Amino acid sequence: MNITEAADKAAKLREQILYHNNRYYNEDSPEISDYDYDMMLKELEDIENSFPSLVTADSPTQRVGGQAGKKFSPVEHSVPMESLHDSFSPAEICEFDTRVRESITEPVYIVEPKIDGLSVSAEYRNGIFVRGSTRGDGRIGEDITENLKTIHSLPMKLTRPVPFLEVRGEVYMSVNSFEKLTERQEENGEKTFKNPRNAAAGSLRQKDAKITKARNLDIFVFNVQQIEGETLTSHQQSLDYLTELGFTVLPFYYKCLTVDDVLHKIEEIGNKRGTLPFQTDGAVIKIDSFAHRELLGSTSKFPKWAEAYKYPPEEKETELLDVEINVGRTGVLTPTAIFSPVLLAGTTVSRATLHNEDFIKEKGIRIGDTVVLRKAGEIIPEVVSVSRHKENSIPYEMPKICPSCGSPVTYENGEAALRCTNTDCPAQLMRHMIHFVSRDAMDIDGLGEKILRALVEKELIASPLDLYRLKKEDILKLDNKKEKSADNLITAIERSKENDLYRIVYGLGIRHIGQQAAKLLANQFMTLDRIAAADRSEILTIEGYGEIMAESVVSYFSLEESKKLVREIKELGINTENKSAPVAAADDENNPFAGNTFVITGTLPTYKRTEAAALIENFGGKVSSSVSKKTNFVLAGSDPGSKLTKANTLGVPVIDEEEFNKMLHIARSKI
Ligand code: 0OX
Repeated sequence: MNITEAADKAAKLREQILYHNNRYYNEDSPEISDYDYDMMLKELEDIENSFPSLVTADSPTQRVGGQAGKKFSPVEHSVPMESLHDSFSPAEICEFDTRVRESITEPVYIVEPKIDGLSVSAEYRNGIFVRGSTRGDGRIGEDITENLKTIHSLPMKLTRPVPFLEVRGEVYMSVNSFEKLTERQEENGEKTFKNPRNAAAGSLRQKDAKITKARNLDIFVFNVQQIEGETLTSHQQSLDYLTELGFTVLPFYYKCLTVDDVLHKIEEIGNKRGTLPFQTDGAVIKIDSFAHRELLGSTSKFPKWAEAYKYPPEEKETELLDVEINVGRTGVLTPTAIFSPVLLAGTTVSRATLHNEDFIKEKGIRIGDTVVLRKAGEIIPEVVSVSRHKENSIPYEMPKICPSCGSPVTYENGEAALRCTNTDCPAQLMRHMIHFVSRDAMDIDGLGEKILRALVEKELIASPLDLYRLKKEDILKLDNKKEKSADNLITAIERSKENDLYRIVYGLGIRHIGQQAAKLLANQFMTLDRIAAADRSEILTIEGYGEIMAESVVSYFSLEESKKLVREIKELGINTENKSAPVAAADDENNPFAGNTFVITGTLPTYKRTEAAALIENFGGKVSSSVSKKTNFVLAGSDPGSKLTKANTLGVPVIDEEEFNKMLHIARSKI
């Protein structure tokens, strides 16, 4: 790889990592496995190691991971909550051991399971729990005292009144609690969590601690961060001491004197995975002696006295019985493998995506083959390879026509995805409508796939917006539809018109634009019209947006059909303005809008006065109609009139749209 190729690849990886970071940390809803995420990060790290000039200050490799959010008040950790460096192979563990032995002749290691949860700190004064916080970025976390109080396994009063103690532990959801929660959520038709770790994260960071309590979280404590009134000299001793004080420490650990023994114990913990009541994503190797830890010290990101070993995902063989083709919202034909059911990492697996034709060809997949399956990070099953071809089997070929409408299928400009060419394909339309009404988009209650199908079959609707043209009589034409439920449906559709802007933006189904990306667009541009008119460079100023996403938004809104759609949306009375105020910025003293009064005068180059006013108010400013000594800024466009004269007389600062945009940029960066 030359430097240009490396720069290209690094930029792509950074964009992907940012996207997946957001799914993981902010939405608690990852799309890829932790292992695949780690591999992506490692690939970026390798590139940056080979080409150090490509390292950027904001590269995800430079962050300790995690980020303090805005929901809770910040807590500065007086002892940093460091993260662990990850190893993925025995060779890397041997390298760690070699590095250790350069400073310490006879190290004693402790190998313990790595709990897949969230690292937290708990502080005690005179033996009483006083404060709890998340790790955040390791320096600043969030105050989750009330939430930690709901965890039964965390003592609120220690067996001894230690003057001051700060411990670190991992909050997790047991496999059992996770299964019960999923069952409850499914029964109530709620969104379920992908795995226990996400469930724990989503439950812990709840403003309403009652929700946390109902989720039944647990904690294993594994470290003394600070202590007064006691001197501890080793990890083993501190675990014993913590147990005496009433904490639940890690359920087991091993003491090792050689790297061979370390590797052996890592394997032993790995073999236990799947049988333990909690999820582990690896093992942690630590130096036992605190004096030795001190000697080894830390890098800017990790302690040099500890290392994580991440297990590769579990693999199983099974038979490929069939390949099913699904036509998606954007017309993509996705092949799905149907297997002979097999138990893998805790659940029975019978289907997995085969992505596209390239994937099938690369792996040489044929119906009847024995394939190796893996459930990376215990989430999504995937085909790793073919271990045996069935006798006389022939390579699987993708269909030449759409299985839904019979239209020809093609590959668009170099894409791996095969698409149906018919924009009116019923399968696409159906997927699009399901997406439009879904909980993350327009969230129309009572409109499931079944009713949508019935409405389409009876030719009552042919597009998502047709839903807003439905009358009660239309719904009564459906089998089994009673007055009351027809009324409810009409009310739910009508109510969705008041949804916040991001919902319709996400509902449009623009390629690469998920719910979070739609929220970013809504917060940046405030109205659907402004989003539709935004150019590439404006969109690229949004943190988290890269070329692919920006390009996708611009090309979507450049289409005549999209322009028509935007017009129709407004004609139908669907809200096209951003309602949610980015509250965090309003009380930030560095936010140029917070507490300031603005007067807007004249014609601004691109904003309507009402739009500029909405932006000011959104960021915590006030808008007044007349200039006085109390006015902090006058935002002036062309033909400003007497207000400008008055501002000049009173010495009130006058800004133009360009300066206003700069202020917006600062305010947004404070959110
Ligand atoms: C775990 C776990 C996490 C202490 C200093 C660096 C990392 N998830 O189970 N972290 C640590 O150690 C910290 N140990 C663990 N067992």
